[in-house]
Amino acid sequence: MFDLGFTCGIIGLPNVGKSTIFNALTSAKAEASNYPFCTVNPNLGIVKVPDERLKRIAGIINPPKTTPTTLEFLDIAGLVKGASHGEGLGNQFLGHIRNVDVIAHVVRCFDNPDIAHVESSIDPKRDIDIVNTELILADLDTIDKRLDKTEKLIKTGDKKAADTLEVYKRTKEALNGGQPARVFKGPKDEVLGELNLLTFKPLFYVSNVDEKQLRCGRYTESVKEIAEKENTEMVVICGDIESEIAELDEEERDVFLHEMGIEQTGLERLIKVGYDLLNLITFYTTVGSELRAWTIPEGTNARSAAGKIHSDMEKGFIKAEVVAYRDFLESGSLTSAKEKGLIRLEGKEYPVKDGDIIHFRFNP
Ligand SMILES: Nc1nc2c(ncn2[C@@H]2O[C@H](COP(=O)(O)OP(=O)(O)OP(=O)(O)O)[C@@H](O)[C@H]2O)c(=O)[nH]1
Ligand SMILES: [Mg+2]
Repeated sequence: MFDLGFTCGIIGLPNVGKSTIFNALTSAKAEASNYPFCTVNPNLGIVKVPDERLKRIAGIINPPKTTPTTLEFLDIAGLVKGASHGEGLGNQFLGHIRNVDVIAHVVRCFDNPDIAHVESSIDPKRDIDIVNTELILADLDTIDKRLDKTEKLIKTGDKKAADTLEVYKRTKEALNGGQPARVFKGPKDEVLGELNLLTFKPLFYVSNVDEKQLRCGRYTESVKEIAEKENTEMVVICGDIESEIAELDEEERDVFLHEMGIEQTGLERLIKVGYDLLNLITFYTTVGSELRAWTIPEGTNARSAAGKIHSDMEKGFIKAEVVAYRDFLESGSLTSAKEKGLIRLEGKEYPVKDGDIIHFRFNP
């Protein structure tokens, strides 16, 4: 009946531009000022996910209303060394990260002697290490507590506990070696997923640059190296410019971007990368006057997908009429897709594919 939102948490050292980026993203007015810890209360904002396919479908069927899917952003207070042991806003900070689905790690890549840096110099690699180390330390705490519990379970003869213990031990070893739990993404997902470790969440880097760095990129290079090593993404953004762009109305913005020769704003890239890392898929519905995009985890079946829209549609599910995005595009209209036999009738177990355009038949 309602959309269960996914959240991207914005983290990083104090004064690196998190709130500036958050404000530009949401045009909400979180307080951005040259003062470490100005974001004491986390701020939540909802943004539209840029969607090329949605635009193209809309271009063909011209619906009166188009509704994109959304992603929530949480602006989290700056973290400092020792946060995992309660320094700064330590526990509060880590608690907020625990609730997000994906992490945008903002790294300061702009020189500006007027704006204080907690470590007194610009050094992206050092900054990233500080933040990641705190997350790893917090996870080690979690693992240690669980290890104790699991060892007790083994003594009571719990066979499954032995396997779990093995996974925990290996994860602990990796964390001790400075690696995030994320390196175990894959077969052990369930065991580790249940622990809700901070370093198990998908993370990408955001290099916050000034205009000088946009051209030369000495700082961003070192962030990029780290991102590549960790097999993740990096987005370069100029917080200051993005907040100016965010103030423009849509038409002015398009003209401005066109003149600058930019297709997509840094913010749009940031949202897209965050959304993509969640490993979700999008399907589309055209009901009445509204074309709408919906987000579901990969592998969701047609019946549950219908439930995303309304619980009655899930309960009374009969069939799903499905056309693949490509087929729709090539046909040029739903009518023509139907004539060509490209609209399939699928049952409740059909795993919805990314890009499917679906009409659900149900008993109201
Ligand atoms: N030159 C320059 N200054 C920036 C940029 N982004 C942010 N700033 C400035 O840096 C200062 C801190 O920005 P905030 O966005 O409040 O930083 P924050 O990371 O949210 O800080 P905390 O909430 O205290 O952890 C402000 O004075 C911003 O104007 C940028 O891209 N370039
Ligand atoms: Mg802030």
